[in-house]
This record gives sequence, structure tokens and C-alpha cells, in this order.
Amino acid sequence: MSRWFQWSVVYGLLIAVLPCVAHAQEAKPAETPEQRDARMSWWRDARFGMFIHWGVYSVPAGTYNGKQIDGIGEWIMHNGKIPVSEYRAYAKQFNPVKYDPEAWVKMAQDAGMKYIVITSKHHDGFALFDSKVTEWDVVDATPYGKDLLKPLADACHKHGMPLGFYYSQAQDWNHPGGAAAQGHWDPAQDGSMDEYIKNIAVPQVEEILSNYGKLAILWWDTPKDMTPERASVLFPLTSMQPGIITNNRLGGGYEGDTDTPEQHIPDTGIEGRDWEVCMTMNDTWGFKSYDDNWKSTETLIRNLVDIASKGGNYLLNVGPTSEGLIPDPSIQRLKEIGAWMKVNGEAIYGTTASPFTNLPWGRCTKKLTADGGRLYLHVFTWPADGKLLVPGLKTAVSKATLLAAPGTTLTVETTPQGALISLPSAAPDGISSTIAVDLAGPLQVAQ
Ligand code: H79
Repeated sequence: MSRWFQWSVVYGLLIAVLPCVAHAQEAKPAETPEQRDARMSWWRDARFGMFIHWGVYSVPAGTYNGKQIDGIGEWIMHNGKIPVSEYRAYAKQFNPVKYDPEAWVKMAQDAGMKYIVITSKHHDGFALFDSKVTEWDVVDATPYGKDLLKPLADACHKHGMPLGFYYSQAQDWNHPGGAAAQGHWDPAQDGSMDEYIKNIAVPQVEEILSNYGKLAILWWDTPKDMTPERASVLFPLTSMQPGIITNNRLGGGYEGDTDTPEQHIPDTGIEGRDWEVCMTMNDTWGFKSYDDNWKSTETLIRNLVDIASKGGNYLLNVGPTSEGLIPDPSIQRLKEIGAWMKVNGEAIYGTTASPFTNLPWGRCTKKLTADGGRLYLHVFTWPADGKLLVPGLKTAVSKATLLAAPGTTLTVETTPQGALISLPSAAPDGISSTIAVDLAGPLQVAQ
């Protein structure tokens, strides 16, 4: 290979790679791994949050012109191809007089949730806040006429609940130039996306980052048609909130801080990334009057445990009605999860992923120290013979207890297959019972 050719390859690569590097650095001042760990620390400990999808779509609640529209409720305008003027009329019935943000914060807290993320503006472009750059917001377009985010932010700050805003930066079906997943269906939507970004998205992101005190998270969504140029005018705004966490959905090559599997739990953790599964309790994010396909409390708790055992967070959704009420089936489930978390929360918060590849009876989380630490065994299937094998655990166990019965000590035998724990005949919790295992030395597992 000639020297010139070698260098031309090197230069070619540099030219290909440099713009990305420069781009990333320009977008965010360099942060050391230690600084990043410090910034992410509360979020990694939290493990469980509440997602709130609320907007004008809660008025049609899944039905347009007497027809039930397929799909997720907040997509009704898109899926029903509802013209802009017709959709805007729904806002006249959006009057959440029963809204009690402090009760919502308390509900989240009692469920064991450690942060809240609410839709400040979804794909329908409707702002739940007082936006100066549009009339398509709760203050100007509804009989309610008051900013919805302000009292929630106040309640969150009062109760020490970190608050995040979801903002649909690319899709906007009500402002000219905003993107739509499958293209516009009303000429009123046509326009320049660059103008939309400049005149709506940028000032609105400035508004939500400026007017509500400390914000913990900015949650972008669906980077449809987001070029690096469009994203590059939005990303730098996040520096208005020091320490804010952003997700991977801005587009334009920005990775953000977190990966965001939606409606599914990955088979394993995501190497080298923080991640958060967002999920609905039924089959819709925004309220749909006839969606009764609720997941059981058992499924929701086991999902949380499964996700924690893989090192991720669970952002679980509620979709309030146009009156401002969280549906009863959601409230019921949050209460039951809360009761479980009261006993077992120690095995979720601040834990890291399981050191085992496969546990036939359930899941494991851990809190390790240099000279030992604790394993938490989450038993879904209680052994009929009263013996639970922790396969491959080589470290001696100094103590094993049930979180549901802290005074008790369980007998542990060391066997060639691993630690064998003797259990009482009945499971303390039919959904998931936790055994805390104190290690007598550094964790060692034979796989
Ligand atoms: O806010 C919630 C959803 O509305 C949003 N993300 C979560 C957090 C979301 N946006 N897009 N999607 C979820 C998935 C999009 C699916 C689509 Fe389609 C498939 C868009 C176009 C094809 C579903 C089917 C909607 C229209 C047809």
C-alpha cells in the first residue's frame, strides 16, 4: 500500500468521523465519567417512576364520530385523520376541574415511585402550559384556562419529587410544519419544519425549562424528520437546567443519557447505557374510555423486579381523564404496588443487576461492597420442597432473612451447586417474596 493511499484512508476516516465528534462536543461540554455518575446517581437509585399522558385526546377518549378508533388513545387525531379545526374543538370540553396535583404526587409517592414525567406537549401539539407562542394551549383553548404544569411542579417541589417534562419536539399535528408519522392529512398542517422548530419547538422548550423551577428530566419522543441541524438547535437548550437528564429520542445523532425501550422489557440489560422501560397499565397512554385490558398487579410488580434485575428503570404510565381523574383501575394497582414496595422496596432502590444468568424461581438484585454486600432474591415461584438453590453462589453467606419477616433467620447450606436456603412452607407474598442474603466476602459466582 502506498504511503499516500494509507494517509488518504486515514484522512477519509477523519473527515467522516470528525464532524460527529465535534458535534457531540459542541453540544455538551465534556463531562468526566465521575461527573456523569454523580448526575445520574439519583435516577439510578430511583428505579421506578410515574409517566403521565394527559391532553385534549382524553376528551374523545378513543371515539371519533361515534366510531372507536384503533390504536393508542393519544394518537386518535392521527389514526382517525381528524382535521385540525375539528380536533381543536375538543379542547372546549377539556375542563379538568377535579385535577388535584398534590394527590397525584402523593399517589406516586405511596406507590413507591421516585420521579414523575408528564407530557407538556404530545404529538397533537397541545401545550399543558401557558405558552406565549401559540393559542393551542390549556390557557387559551380550554374553559379551564389555567396552566396545568405549574401546580404539579409546585407539588413535586414541595414533596421532594423529581419532575420531568415529556416534549414532542418533532411530531406536531396542529402547528404548520410539524412532522406526522405517516404524513399530513390536513393542508393546515403543511409548512416548513425548520420554521416550526424555530417558532414553536425552540421557544416552547425554553418555556418549559425556564418557568417551572428545577427540572429533573427532559423526555423527547419520536425523532421523525429530525436532522442533526434541527436537533442541534434544541439540544443546547438543556443546559438551561444543570444536571437535567435527557433520553435518546431527540434524533439527529444525539444519544442522550438513557435508552428507552417502549412497551417491552429487554432480555438483558443494555451494555454501557442507562435505560428505562416505559409501559402502559392497559393498552393506551392517553385515556381511552373503553380500554379495559389492564395488566394485573402481579405482572406490574414482576415487571418492576425483572427490570431492576437487569439494571433498568420502570416508568409506568397513567392516563387521566379530561376531568382530571386518574382511572380507578390505575389507582388500585398503584396502591397494591405501594403495599409491596413498603416491604420489598429495599430490594429495588439503589440496587444493581443480577449476577446470575438464569434463576428458575425468580430474579436477583444486589447491593455490593468491596468486602461483601447483599443479594436480594426475588422468589416468584416458591419451592414446594422448601429448598431454594442459589445456583453457583460461591461466597459464604453470613445471614439470610425474609424482608417480610425481618426477625427470622433462614438456614443456609453450602453445596457444590451453590447455596441452599431452607424456607418456610408458605410464601409471604404470592407475587414476589424477597430473601436478603448477606455475603461474608466479595461476591463470587460460578457460571
Ligand atoms: O407517548 C407515547 C406514545 O404516544 C409515543 N411514545 C410513548 C411514550 C409513541 N409514538 N410513537 N409510538 C409511540 C409508536 C408509533 C407507532 C407507529 Fe403508527 C406505527 C406510528 C406509525 C406507525 C400506530 C400505528 C400509530 C399509527 C399507526
